[in-house]
Amino acid sequence: MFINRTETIIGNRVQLNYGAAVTDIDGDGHFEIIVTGYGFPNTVLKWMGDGLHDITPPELADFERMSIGVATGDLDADGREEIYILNADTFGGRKRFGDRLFAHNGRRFIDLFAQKSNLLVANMVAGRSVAVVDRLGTGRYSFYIANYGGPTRFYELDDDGHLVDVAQDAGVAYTAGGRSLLAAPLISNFMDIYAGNENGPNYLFRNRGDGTFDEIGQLIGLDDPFQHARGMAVLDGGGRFDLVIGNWEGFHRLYRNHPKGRWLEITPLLMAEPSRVRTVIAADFDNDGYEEIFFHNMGQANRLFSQVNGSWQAVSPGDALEPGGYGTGAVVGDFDEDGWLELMLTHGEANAQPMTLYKAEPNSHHWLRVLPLTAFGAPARGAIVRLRAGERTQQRAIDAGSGYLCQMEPVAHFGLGELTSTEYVEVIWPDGTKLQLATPAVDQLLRVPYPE
Ligand SMILES: [Ca+2]
Ligand SMILES: [Ca+2]
Ligand SMILES: [Ca+2]
Ligand SMILES: [Ca+2]
Repeated sequence: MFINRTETIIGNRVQLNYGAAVTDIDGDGHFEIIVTGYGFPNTVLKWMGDGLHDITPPELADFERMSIGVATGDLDADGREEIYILNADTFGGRKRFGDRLFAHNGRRFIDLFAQKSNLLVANMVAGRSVAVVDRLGTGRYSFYIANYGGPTRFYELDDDGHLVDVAQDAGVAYTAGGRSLLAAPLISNFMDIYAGNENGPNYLFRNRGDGTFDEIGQLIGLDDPFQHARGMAVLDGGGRFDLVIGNWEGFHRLYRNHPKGRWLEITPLLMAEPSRVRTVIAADFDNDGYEEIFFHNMGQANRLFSQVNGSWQAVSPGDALEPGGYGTGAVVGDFDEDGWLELMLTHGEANAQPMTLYKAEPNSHHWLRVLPLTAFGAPARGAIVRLRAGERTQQRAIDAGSGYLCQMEPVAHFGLGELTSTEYVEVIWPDGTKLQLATPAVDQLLRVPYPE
């Protein structure tokens, strides 16, 4: 499936990297990648014609911190995404240095946690993953922090512009071996949160519709208490979302959504086989109209699954096999804006290794990409996008923080195979607002503003 395009990462350092996120860092309407460095600088990569160039602003490089998870979302409703970088300078429990929450003030990035009024709410527990949640559907995002050995943090801005932790009020202030996160409208009509834990049950926080949550993981069969969750992704389950979960050296899971009752485990044997998995990505890399599932493993060959006549098959990842790769993170996005997704892999932890970049072998397929925006003009992470074409409906959730340490591009990417026309695109925002656009042309990026 994949061919190696790593030569297009210009200035690709050999260092310990962890998570990665895709956002418009420089405010020019195109997406960049931010990669966290663990005792090494963070890196911002931008596509500039011939490759991905390192454009890291010095204040984001921050090489003294042990950066791990990263996610972005529009915290302050100015249309630009803020960047949360988790620090984990110890394995679990109390750490030495807090996290960073970078906002752009028009000239440079400033760390909101370094402001005097926010010092007392700093997160001093070693966490892993971050996700953003529009819990009220207003377009103002909160940052949910999966801590390891300390209570969850859930940050947002109050009316005076100060950071506050609403975890207690929202009903999510649990302590666990927090590892991975996924935020999407999984079972309610609002943004729910699925939190994967180590040495204990996973949590499913159902949004009551008022921005507070009930924990119902066990009730609906998603608690999986004896596995140690890592990467997770939502998957188009044919008009609903399925969930794919990679467990560390344990059985991987594929769950079929049941909107009211218990979710059904439907993992094919070939996918369940344990591995040292980190990131899990579901995306249509070859634009045939069906998502692949990619498992990024640490110190083991990576794995790829594709759908053949409705059933999952293990297929060769091609150049992205990386049998000697110490995989820590992975992101997907169309960085060169050619309509085909790139897969960018980060490595580290056990060994310093450079990043790698892959894309599917070229073909003649068509595609359509949809970028829904909030009322403030920022990416509407957590929105649902449906595409009707060729008498079939595909569905995506705009990524709000994906599984382990990472966050994907905020775009619904649809492959169309040989189809050259569509019936409609439908966007459902996290507040339930719906918009249908008739017969959008193929082979374009469609920006969809929030309806007036
Ligand atoms: Ca940009
Ligand atoms: Ca903002
Ligand atoms: Ca595909
Ligand atoms: Ca591309």
